[in-house]
Amino acid sequence: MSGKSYTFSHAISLQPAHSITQGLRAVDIGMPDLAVFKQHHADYVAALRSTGAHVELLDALEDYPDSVFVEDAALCLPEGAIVMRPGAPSRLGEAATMAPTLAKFYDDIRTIDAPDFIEGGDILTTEREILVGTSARTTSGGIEALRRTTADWGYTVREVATPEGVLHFKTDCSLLDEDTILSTKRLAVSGCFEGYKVLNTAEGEEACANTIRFNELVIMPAGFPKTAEMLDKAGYNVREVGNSEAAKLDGGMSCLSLRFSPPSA
Ligand code: CIR
Repeated sequence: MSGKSYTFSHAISLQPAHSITQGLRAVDIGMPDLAVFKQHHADYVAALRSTGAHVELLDALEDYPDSVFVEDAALCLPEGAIVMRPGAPSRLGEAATMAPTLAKFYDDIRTIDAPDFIEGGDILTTEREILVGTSARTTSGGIEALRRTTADWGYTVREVATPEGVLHFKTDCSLLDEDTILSTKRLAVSGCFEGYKVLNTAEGEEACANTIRFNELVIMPAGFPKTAEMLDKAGYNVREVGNSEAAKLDGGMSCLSLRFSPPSA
């Protein structure tokens, strides 16, 4: 297996806090149940670990209800890590808390500074480029700041658009391998994946587009049988994990971890 964009020796996850009941959500579809969330989270971490990766599991941060969605706070690349600047005011302070953990793995830690905003959920790193969707959380200025920040590491950053009303760019897509993207139709029709092979989520199963390729596994939320079967038939090793509670807060598989291979690994 090759593919630096989906082969990882490490991940960081953060336990759900009691305060998840105050987590942000676009539509109220019920209160997340902490006990169920914790079980799903444990299953998710076990799936990551089953590939042989080291998962650094951080304690819950009660002051930040959405901190379990750790992906939004940083971007980890093989060359270094970048602390994001979340566009959600309640999550702004959350990113800085990640710096000491990142320092365990990286010497080169950079930051996105005011006045720009960018959240990890809007960033899809593929084998050839970094795609970033503008959204209610990520501004063109934030994307430009990421471009400047990663230029000396040799990255191409491409600005694309998150569909209207969709939280993050990756709410609607995931990387499956070097050339293949799983995407909702509403995002794929924008043409942003030209040059890639695109597999669409099944009709009515758009909520499983936020899936992750992690080493040999494609980890997807449970309950989307048509898309799971399509991926299985396409040759992917699918692992389903419960996501009902995170979904109440607009969270999915990518949000729950930072995935990376630090320079020293
Ligand atoms: C939020 O609105 O920020 C959280 N409730 C959900 C964040 C999901 N994160 C992600 O898609 N990367």
